[in-house]
Amino acid sequence: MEADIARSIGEHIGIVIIIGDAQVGKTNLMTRLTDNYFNLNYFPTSGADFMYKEVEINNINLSLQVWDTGGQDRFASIFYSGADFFLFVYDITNRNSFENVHGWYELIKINEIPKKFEMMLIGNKIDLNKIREVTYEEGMLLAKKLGMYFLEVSNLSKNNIDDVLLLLANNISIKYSNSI
Ligand SMILES: Nc1nc2c(ncn2[C@@H]2O[C@H](COP(=O)(O)OP(=O)(O)OP(=O)(O)O)[C@@H](O)[C@H]2O)c(=O)[nH]1
Ligand SMILES: [Mg+2]
Repeated sequence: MEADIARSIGEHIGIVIIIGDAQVGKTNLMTRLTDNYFNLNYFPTSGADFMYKEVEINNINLSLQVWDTGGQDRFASIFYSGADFFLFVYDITNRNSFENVHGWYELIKINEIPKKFEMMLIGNKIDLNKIREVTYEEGMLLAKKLGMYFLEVSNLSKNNIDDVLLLLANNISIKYSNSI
């Protein structure tokens, strides 16, 4: 994934990469963040694709280029260079997807990307709170341990989706204002 090439087409592009296990809701997170779209049917993603979201924040017009990756392509040789933000997604109703966050985190480390990016841990599907397998506190603790921001969201009910967008946009725009 040569995400950094796209940076040359615009001044203020923020590259956001969504990773995590299959079926945790990465594709729907991308479409919710960029297009406010949600699909209840499951279509597995293969490879990687992106969508744009334009935001105006802190007097900067920022294009967020949000990349979605296939959860089944785990450990495929994907290059993540140029990323500003990694979103690590798990499903709060699937303990395994939470435990696998470590593996995804290792993958980023193995790729030895120069450290100029931020990370956020996202526990998705809080509309299914009744069948939750991972507590809020566990998510919070893991995020702290790995040096990530943390939010629980629902693509379906849109809970906290705006907060994800705001955090991303704010954080990346500050990076640009500091580099002027
Ligand atoms: N209830 C509920 N279902 C969700 C939510 N987000 C995604 N889903 C559903 O979960 C399934 C998987 O969502 P996707 O977005 O396709 O998951 P993915 O992580 O992209 O999966 P891969 O492409 O295989 O890696 C779909 O049926 C979605 O409709 C959510 O917040 N709540
Ligand atoms: Mg997908």
